[in-house]
Amino acid sequence: NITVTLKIAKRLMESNGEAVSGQQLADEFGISRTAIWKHIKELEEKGYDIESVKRKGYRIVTAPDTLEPLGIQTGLKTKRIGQEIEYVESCASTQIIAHQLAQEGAQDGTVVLTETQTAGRGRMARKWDSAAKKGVWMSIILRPAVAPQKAPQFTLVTAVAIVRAIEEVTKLQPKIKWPNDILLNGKKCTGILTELQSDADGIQALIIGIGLNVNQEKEDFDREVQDIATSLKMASGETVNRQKLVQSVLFYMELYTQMYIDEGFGMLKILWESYSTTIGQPVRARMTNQTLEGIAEGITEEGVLQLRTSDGKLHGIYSADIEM
Ligand code: BT5
Repeated sequence: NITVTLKIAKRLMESNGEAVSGQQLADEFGISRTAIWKHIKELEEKGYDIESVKRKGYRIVTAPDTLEPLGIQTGLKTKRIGQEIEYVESCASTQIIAHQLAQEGAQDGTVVLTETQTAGRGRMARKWDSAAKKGVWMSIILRPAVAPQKAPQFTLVTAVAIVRAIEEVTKLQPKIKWPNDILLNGKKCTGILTELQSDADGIQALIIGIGLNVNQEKEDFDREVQDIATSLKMASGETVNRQKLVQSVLFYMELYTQMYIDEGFGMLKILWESYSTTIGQPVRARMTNQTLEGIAEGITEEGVLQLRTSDGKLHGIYSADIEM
């Protein structure tokens, strides 16, 4: 029975490297030592490296780096975000699943995780390349009591949370390109897609999609994006533990979204600007019906980009693709 197997894994992971005897596990789970042994074999088949120490018992040496709830929730330091996790090994898009769950009443902070997407999407129905087991493909459901116009700010708050998490787990120093890209060495390592369910009463749910390239090599990307995309591994030269990264992203998401809800955008705007590559630069902003060139002077309290064109006019830009 799979849930008992995973409970045993959780028990062993929480013993902080101490061996736990077969007899003790047998007593705690109310099953025989032979049954415990079978569960241990099961875990080894799932990729756990388990040492069995003579007369002392079992110890987990390494756990597989999957995005299954067990691995994510063991050691997770949040109170809301990630308490509920929906995990599927493969899906069309975690956004689709999250929209469905939100409609069925999923609680604030519910997270959807997958190893690969067959129809991962970006803004305006663009394709998001989601290589199997190499990245973090995740959607977070939030139910903040704020007006629908505030939704775009959550993209900026999310970007800050992701930068902080990448800084914590690696030695990299990512930059934010307004509105929804995170860059390393000028190439995109993360995209954010904020979608909204709202009605006359306001926001029912925010669905924040995060696509984070972690352990891809160049050839793991589709040809169309090989020259513009990068991964944490490509930028740092090291394989990154995806479980730790997700835990850190969820931690900073909880911290900063709460800060935003309690205190507004002020402090977060300062943090965001400190990470931005866009501000102070000459840029070209492509929108659906026009393109503007000028200097990106800053963002407003609402997260709107302020672009000054050569005629001296200041334009407020809500959504665009930025070329620099
Ligand atoms: C985004 O859109 O950057 C938002 C991406 C959000 C993806 C996540 S994954 C989990 C969740 N489930 C989903 O289905 N989506 C979310 P946008 O700014 O429109 O950028 C899309 C463009 O980025 C594409 O047109 C490509 O040029 C490029 N691209 C595609 N896949 C990429 C990748 N893996 N890494 C870097 N760039 C990529």
